[in-house]
Amino acid sequence: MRVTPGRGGEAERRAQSASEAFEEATGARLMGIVNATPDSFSDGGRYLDPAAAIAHGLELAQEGAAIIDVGGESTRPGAQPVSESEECARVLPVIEGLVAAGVPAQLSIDTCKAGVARRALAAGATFVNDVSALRADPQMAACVAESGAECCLMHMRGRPRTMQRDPRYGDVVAEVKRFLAERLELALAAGIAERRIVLDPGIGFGKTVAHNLALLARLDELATLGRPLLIGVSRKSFIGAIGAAASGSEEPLAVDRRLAGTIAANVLAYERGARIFRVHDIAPARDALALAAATLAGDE
Ligand code: HH2
Repeated sequence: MRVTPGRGGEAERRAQSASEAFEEATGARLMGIVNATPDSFSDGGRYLDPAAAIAHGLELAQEGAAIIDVGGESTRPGAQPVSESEECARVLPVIEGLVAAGVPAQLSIDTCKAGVARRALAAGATFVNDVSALRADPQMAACVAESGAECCLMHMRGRPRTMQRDPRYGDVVAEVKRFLAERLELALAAGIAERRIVLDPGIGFGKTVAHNLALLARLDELATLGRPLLIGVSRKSFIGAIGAAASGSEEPLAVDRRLAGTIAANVLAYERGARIFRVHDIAPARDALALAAATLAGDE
C-alpha cells in the first residue's frame, strides 16, 4: 500500500496496482503480449477472437503488465504479410475493448504500418512498437512524433520473411549498437521526444543462436546508448535450441517448454540493464525479476 496525499490535505490510502508495485520494486516494466493473429509462432489462433484477446489482456494487466502489446501481424520467419485493413480489423476491436474495460495498463500497438498505428493511437494506444524501427513506412516517424506516443525502435536484419537465412555479422553487438544509435538520431530529428524512446536489440530477428547469446551477454554495452532497453526473448527458438542441447535431445524444446529458459534470459538481461520485458507469461516473469532485483539490491 502506498500513501498518497488526498484532496483537502487528507492522507488517502490506495492499493498499488501490480504493475506499480513491480516498477517500484525493480525499476522495470513488464510488457504483456496479445497476438490477435492466426499464425504467431507460440500463440497463433488463441487470441484471434477479440473477446478472448481482451480477456487475456485484462488478465496480463492484473498480473502486473504495465504495457499490453497488441499485434495483428506475425513477425515469425516466413510469416505472410497482412494488409492494413486486415491488420486493423484484428487489433482495433481489441484495443477498443481493453479501453472500454478500463484496463489498468498502457496499450501498445505492434505494427510497422503508420495507418494501423494512427488508428490504434486514436483508439487509445499510447505506445508504438515498430520492429522495423521506423524504416518500413515513411509516415511512421511523423505519426509517432505528432501523437506524443512512446515508441520502441528494434534492430532487425532483413525482413521477417527472409531474416533467418544465414545472417552474418562481424561483431553483432557493435553492429546492433551502431544501428540503434542511428535510428535514435533519426527519431529525434523527426521530433520524437527522447524520453519517449526505448531501444531493443531484436532477439531472433535476423540472428543465429550465437548472435542472440552475444547480445544478451553484452547487453550492458547497449545500455550506454542512454535509453531504456526492451528485451523480447519470450519462448523464442534459441531457448528451444539451448534447452534441447542441454537435455541431449535432437529436437528443439517445444514452445510450451520454454518458460524456464525465458525467465533465465530475462533475469540475466535485467542484471545487464534491460528495463522492459516483453513476455507471454507475466506472473512468472514478475516473480523472477522481483527476486533478481531484491538480490541485486542485497536486501536484508
Ligand atoms: N518479438 C516479436 C514480436 N514483436 N517487438 C519487440 N519490440 N521486440 C521483440 O523481440 C519482438 C517484438 C515476436 O514474438 P511474438 O509476438 O510472440 O510472435 P509473432 O511475431 O509470431 O506474433
